Amino acid sequence: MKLTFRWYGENDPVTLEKIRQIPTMTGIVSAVYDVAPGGVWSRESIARIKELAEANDLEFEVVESVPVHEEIKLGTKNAEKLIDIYCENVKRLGEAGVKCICYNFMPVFDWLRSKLEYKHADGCNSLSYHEEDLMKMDPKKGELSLPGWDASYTKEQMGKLLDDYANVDEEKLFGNLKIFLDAVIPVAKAAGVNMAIHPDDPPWGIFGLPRIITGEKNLERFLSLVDEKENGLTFCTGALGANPENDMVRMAGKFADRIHFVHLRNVLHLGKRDFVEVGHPTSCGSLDMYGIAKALVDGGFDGYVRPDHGRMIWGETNSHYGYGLYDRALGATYIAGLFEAIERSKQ
Ligand code: DNO
Repeated sequence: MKLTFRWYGENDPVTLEKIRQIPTMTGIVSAVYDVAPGGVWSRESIARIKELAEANDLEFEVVESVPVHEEIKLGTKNAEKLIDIYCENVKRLGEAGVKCICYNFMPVFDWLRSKLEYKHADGCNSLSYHEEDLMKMDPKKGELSLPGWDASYTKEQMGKLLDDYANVDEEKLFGNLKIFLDAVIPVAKAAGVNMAIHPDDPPWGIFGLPRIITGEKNLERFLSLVDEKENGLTFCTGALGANPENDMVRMAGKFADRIHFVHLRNVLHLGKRDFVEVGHPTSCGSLDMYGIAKALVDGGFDGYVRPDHGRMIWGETNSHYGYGLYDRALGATYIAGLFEAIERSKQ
């Protein structure tokens, strides 16, 4: 297991100098942030991230994300050209020593929360999701701006995009994903890169849009679309684990050999479709973090792990919600301890 930490580039207040001081940290997870989805990443920009990381004794082997253009998900006539550009980025990243690319196939929205600062009894705050609040939002009416999106849209663009998806159901989306994978996976294989799809977060349809990377059955189907090691998963425990019906320990074990990247974080279920983000350890939330990590190790997982969204503690603020330093650093040392204990008990 290699412990990694997300870094949002040179404007990130969580600097590389700070990240390198977290015990057992091996590398960063980053991306070229100034190119819109569908653009080519310059070799210089990629090399710059690597240089800055290495100057701080950190590796740059994981990219999150190379975003997939909406027209690829929609399967428009431009899709083929955009997939070629995607392949070019995969090739360039492989040349620069990147070993794993995280991406997602969620229509329009990336991860979604209804509250950015849910107040906890101990005075900290975190992201949370309440289905009832979401039902009250209409993305066609307001210019919603929620955390984590790679693109932001005007009201008009959003309306058009949602209309374009009217004819895309789960089957069509799976079909468009297969077209994408058929082209990208051979390129990734040649470039020495593992592709790792991120599950949909939350793992159910929102605003009438289809979502397909949601649970055990669909993950199995996804992996069989192209049955190659390079067609793998980002096992995001907070995303998949938001659905109480997902048996996370079982899935971790079952898919361990196709999991290349793990986002290890806990959530507390407040209801069927309501949850709040909490500290990483098992006793803080609803997920069995030890059970998940053990199932991964027992199943032969040997990839990258990073702590995921942290709470805002000790007065920290950060415009990247969930991506402050303190709680993620606590999460990192918890993860390091979990894996050390599990791996040593097997020796
Ligand atoms: C949220 C992240 C996601 C993830 C993308 C991958 O914190 O885990 O935004 O980066 O879905 O493409």
